[in-house]
Amino acid sequence: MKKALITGVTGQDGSYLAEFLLEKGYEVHGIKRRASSFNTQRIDHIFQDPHTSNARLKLHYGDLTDSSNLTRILQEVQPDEVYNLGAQSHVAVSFESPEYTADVDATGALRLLEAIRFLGLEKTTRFYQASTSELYGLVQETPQTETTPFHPRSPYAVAKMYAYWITVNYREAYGMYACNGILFNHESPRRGETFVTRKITRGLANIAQGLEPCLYMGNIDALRDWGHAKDYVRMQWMMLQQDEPDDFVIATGVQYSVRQFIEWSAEELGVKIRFEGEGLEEIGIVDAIEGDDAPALSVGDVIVRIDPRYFRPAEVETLLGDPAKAKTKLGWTPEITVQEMCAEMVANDLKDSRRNRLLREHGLELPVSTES
Ligand code: NDP
Ligand code: GDR
Repeated sequence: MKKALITGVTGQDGSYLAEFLLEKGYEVHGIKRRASSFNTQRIDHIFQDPHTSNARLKLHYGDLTDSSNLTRILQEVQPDEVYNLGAQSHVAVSFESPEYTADVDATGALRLLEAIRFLGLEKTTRFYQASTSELYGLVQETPQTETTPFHPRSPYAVAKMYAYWITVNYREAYGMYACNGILFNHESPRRGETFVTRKITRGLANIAQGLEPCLYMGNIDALRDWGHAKDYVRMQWMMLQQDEPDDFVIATGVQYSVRQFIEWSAEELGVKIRFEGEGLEEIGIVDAIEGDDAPALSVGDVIVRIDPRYFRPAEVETLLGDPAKAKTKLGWTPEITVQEMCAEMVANDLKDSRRNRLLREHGLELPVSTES
C-alpha cells in the first residue's frame, strides 16, 4: 500500500486530495495544526477512528514552521509521496503578515525538502510543491506557460517563488523527484470564506435570505482563470506518477472577471444586482452613498458596494493560463466548467443560509461570521 503525506490536509485542496488518494487505496497521513477550536470540518466526513486497526487516514499534529516536528513525522511515516499544500494562502493577508508568510510558505518548503534529504529519503520519496499563478503577478506574456517569466506582486507570491526554486534546486542538486504544480485559481464549496468566489456565493446567498444587507467588494475588474479544486488535485497526483519529475501549469485557459462571477451567482439565485461606489478610491465617497442619498431598494435586489479596504497594495490584474503541456504530456483536462462550479457553490451556500434564516426566525443564535 502506497503512503502519502499531505501538509495542509485541513484546507480546501488537502481535503479533496485526501479523499482522492483514499479512493486510490493509499494510506494517507495528514499534518494538522493545533488550534483552540476544531479545524477539521473539511475532512470530518472521511475521518477514521484511529483505534481501528485498518484506518487509512492518519492525522499528525504539526506545523511547517517546526523542523523537528516535520522530520519526526517523515521518519515515522516514510511516505512514498509528499504533497506540500500547507500555506498561509491568502494574498491580501500576506501584506499584513509578510514575515510569517515567508516562514510558512518559503522556509516551510525548504524544511520539508531538507528533512527528506536528512533522512536519506531523497531517492524514494516524491515531492509535490503547491506553486501558484501568483508567481506571474505583473504578467509578461499572455497566456502564461511554464516558461513565462515571474514577477511576484505580494509577500505571498515572493515566498512562493522561493518555494518554487528550492524545489527545482533540490531536484537538480540531489536528483530528487520534486515537481511544481503552477496552479491557477481553483475553487469549490470548500473554498475558504474570504477568497473572492466563496465570499460572493456566501454573501449573495445570505443577502437573498435577508441575513446581510449588502456585499462589500474590492477590485471587481480583476480577471482570473478559475477551475474546480477536484479537477486540480487529480492533476497533483498525476504529476507524481510520471517517469521523470517536471513542472506543469494547471489552468482552464479561459478567463473571466470578478464582476462576471458576481453576475453568475446572482443569476443562480434569481436576484437582481446593483453595483455602487464602483471605482471609487476613497472610503468617504462610499459612505456618502450609504447615507441619506442612498437610492431606495427593491425587495430582492442585491447591493454590491466597492470598498477600497479590499484593494491590495499591489494587485494582480489579470491571469490566464495555458495548460497545453499538462494536456499533452499527462492527458489532463478539466471536467468541471466555471459556470457549473459557481452553481454548485451557490447551491451549497444557499442551503446554509436557509438553515441560518430558519434558526433566526426561531430566535436561535446565528453562527454567521461577518469576517470577510
Ligand atoms: P487553504 O488556505 O484552504 O489551506 C491551507 C492549509 O494550510 C490549511 O490546512 C491550513 O491549516 C494549512 N496551514 C496554514 N499554515 C500552516 C502552518 N504554519 N503549518 C502547517 N499547515 C499550515 O489553501 P488551498 O487548499 O486553497 O491551497 C492549497 C495550497 O495550494 C496552498 O499552498 C496555496 O497557497 C496553493 N495554491 C492554491 C490555489 C488556489 O486557487 N486554491 C492556487 C495556487 C496555489 P488550517 O486549516 O489550520 O488553517
Ligand atoms: P487570489 O484570490 O488573490 O487570486 O489568490 P482571491 O480570491 O483572494 O482574489 C482574486 C481577485 O479578486 C479580487 N477581489 C477580492 N478578493 C478578495 N479575497 N476579497 C474581496 O473582497 C475582493 N474583491 C475583489 C482580488 O483583488 C483578486 O484580484 C488565490 C489564493 O488561493 C492563492 O493562495 C493562490 O495562489 C492564487 O489564488 C492562485
